[in-house]
Amino acid sequence: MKIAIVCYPTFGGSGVVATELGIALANRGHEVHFITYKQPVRLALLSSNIHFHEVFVPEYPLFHYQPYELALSSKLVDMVKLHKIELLHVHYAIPHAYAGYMAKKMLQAEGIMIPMVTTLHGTDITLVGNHPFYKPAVTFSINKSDVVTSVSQSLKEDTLRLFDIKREIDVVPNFIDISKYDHDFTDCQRSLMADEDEKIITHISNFRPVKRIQDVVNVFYKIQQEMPAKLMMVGEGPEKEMAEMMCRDLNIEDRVVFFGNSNEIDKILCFSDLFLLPSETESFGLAALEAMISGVPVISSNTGGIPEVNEHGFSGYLSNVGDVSDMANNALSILKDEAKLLQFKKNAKEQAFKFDIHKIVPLYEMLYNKAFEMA
Ligand code: GMT
Repeated sequence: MKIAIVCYPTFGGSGVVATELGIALANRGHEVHFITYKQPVRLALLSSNIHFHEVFVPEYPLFHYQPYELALSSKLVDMVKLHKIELLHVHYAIPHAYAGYMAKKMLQAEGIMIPMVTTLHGTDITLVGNHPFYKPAVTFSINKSDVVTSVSQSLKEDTLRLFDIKREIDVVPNFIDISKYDHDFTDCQRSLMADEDEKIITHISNFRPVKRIQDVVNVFYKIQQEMPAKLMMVGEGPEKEMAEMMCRDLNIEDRVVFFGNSNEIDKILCFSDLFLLPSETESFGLAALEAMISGVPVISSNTGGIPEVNEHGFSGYLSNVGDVSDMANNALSILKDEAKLLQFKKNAKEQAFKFDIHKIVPLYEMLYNKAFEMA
């Protein structure tokens, strides 16, 4: 099948899922065309069946805002015709589903029928899309998609609660390529980061307010009061500076490493003992899954789709949003007991196996076939 994938090419989870999906589809013999404004960060190699087409938005002084949707829908039309693309898979409702629908209608006017699959990832529904400024366009684009998927049951329920949806929504969870995380705990140069008696706690995100970065620092503060520990903060975003200042004020700056965005997530996770994800809301929590497949138990909030990923008392622990004390106590209960830590590390990996790429990608292929019937 010839598939166009539209996504955000940045470090966010939706872009990562879209990119990994495209690569997996190409490995399964499909021809995949990524259409976006920049080459996706996790797309290292282009090949005979993985292509990238850049959407260019020319600057024009008349436009106060440069019309990306317009450029994207025109690019989609051109690429579909040029490469005989058979299906559009758009990730994130705004503005991708909207632009995809316009492209579909323009193609239809030329006698070309193409189905569109829309995958909802979370903030397009729970934070941004629900805003009155966007809601009519998001509702319309979802209802006009031939197949709609959401990355968790919780996100499906949120979508049905917040929007007037006439379409069935199929849940297809985030997934993980197990083979990429097949490391031995002895090979990750842990000693460069911490002393032997120190435990390593890690947080990875885009440092947006929804991630509750203050809670990450406060949980770590409580942990390091009880035992030697280091905190690895990976990612860039609006709350990073505040977190750095907080660490200075709390006098723990020598125990916290800020990495910025990193392409070596697997290496960092390889030497981590615990992962913190105290988000306000999280449709799935791909970062937690990436931690778990590296054998890192997760201390998280119990919001959104996280309970579908992190099993309380097995792969980690869940607490109410903002309950920093409970999170710290749960963390300490694992970190202070070597046998329990080892067991939770094993469990985390076992739990992550449920989201093996080889189980999930065929679900998308099935839904592509359904989209052809619907279109
Ligand atoms: O929050 C992020 O890290 C980025 C965000 C995005 O829009 O790319 O991630 C969302 O999609 C991911 C992939 O489906 C999910 O795993 C994340 O849970 C989700 N983020 C939120 O719901 C806050």
